[in-house]
Amino acid sequence: MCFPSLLLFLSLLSPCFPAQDVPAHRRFEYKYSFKGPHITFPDGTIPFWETYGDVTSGPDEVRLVSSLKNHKGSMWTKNNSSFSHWEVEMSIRIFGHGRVGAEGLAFWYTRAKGELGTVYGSADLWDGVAIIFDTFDHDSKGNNPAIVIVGNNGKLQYDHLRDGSSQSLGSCVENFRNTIRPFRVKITYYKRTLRVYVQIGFSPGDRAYELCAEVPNMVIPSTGYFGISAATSALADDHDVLSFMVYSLSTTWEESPRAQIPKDEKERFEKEYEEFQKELEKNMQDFQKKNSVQDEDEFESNSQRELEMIIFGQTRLLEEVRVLRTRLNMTLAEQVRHKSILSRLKANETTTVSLEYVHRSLESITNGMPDLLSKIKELKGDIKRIAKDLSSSKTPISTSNSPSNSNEVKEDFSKIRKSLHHLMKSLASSHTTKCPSSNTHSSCLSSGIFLTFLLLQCVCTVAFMFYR
Ligand SMILES: [Ca+2]
Ligand SMILES: [Ca+2]
Repeated sequence: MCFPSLLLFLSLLSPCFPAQDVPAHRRFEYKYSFKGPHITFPDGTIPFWETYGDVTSGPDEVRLVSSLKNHKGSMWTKNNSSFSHWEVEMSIRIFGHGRVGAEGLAFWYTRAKGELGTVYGSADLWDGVAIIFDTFDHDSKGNNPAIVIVGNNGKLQYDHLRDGSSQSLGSCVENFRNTIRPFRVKITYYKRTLRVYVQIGFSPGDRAYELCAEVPNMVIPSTGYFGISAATSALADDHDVLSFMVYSLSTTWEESPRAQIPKDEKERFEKEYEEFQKELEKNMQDFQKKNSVQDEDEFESNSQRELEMIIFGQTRLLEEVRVLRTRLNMTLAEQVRHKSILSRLKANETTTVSLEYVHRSLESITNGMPDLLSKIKELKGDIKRIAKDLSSSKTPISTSNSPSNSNEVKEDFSKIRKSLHHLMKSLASSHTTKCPSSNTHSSCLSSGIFLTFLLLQCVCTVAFMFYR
């Protein structure tokens, strides 16, 4: 009885798209999703969702039905979807102490909310698609637990006794009851192809999905409600949903919900844009009226602009030249300072040399002093002796008295001259260095000059004594 309606449901009016097509855009739809922690509000309600029947919810999970016999519950999105392609990732957990399952859980995408009913807690005769997680083997074929895809156009009654096998569009046998970890499912409807994937990895890091069933060329309502339901029979299982994440899929950006603006908002934006354009045009006209006379003067021509650029460039060059000049002056000042430092250093060296020279001269004078004293003593002795001879003669000194006296005097003078000449020679030999030509030490006096003056003084003294 189901086949004609089912074939009608599976419309083949449109061409088939490649199954390998990958959606260009995928967007998370928070208004159709929930996930722990903090699934519920403080009042126990779930944001954007409505619950029916025996549903209880906690912070980390929603329990559609608990381990009680003949219970049922469901939850549905408050809003119907506004996208025609979607993807749902769901994490469920069905747990019971019995060897076989109680009944099962169902995923729904229908034109209207199923609320409560006889098909796994939801209403029969649905218009849309159901993916049933059947845990009880009604037809005793040993093919449960099983995942079964069932389509309906709102006219078919679900065949419980045969586990919906006569209405199945696709199915796979999978042990999702009493699993160690929550069982993860991904359902994709894209380009009229419905696919169901399951995650059967045994390790926590294994997140790969495997295809369970695929239904091509499937037509479902363009907009609908997402729902989940569960039921127990004479047996009891816990049926929990830990997460339900919905994503909208689109082929191009234009089809993406992001690019689609609601009609009322679009009209409002267009109206605001027109008003803004009018106001802008009015302001421009007012401005032109107020500044029409000054416009020609205010806007510069190309030649003025070029001239300003040239002046600007020359100003920059001038600034550079000034900076270079300043640096050059600084360099010259530094050079002068270095030169003065060098001159002072040189003067210090000369002073040092002059001091050394004076020191050496004093030493030579000191060394020559004994010899000089002995010469002076000899000279003094000669002078005394001459004076004694003159006093012992008791005759007036006259050039005309006696030639013998005159001759003696001449001989004495000759001795004195020889002594002086010898003394001068000895002094010259004892000190041959000259005073430095530098004018930096004005107190330097040659010892030769000093002795010459001393000898001249002695000669004058002797001459004075001789003529007295
Ligand atoms: Ca069953
Ligand atoms: Ca079965």
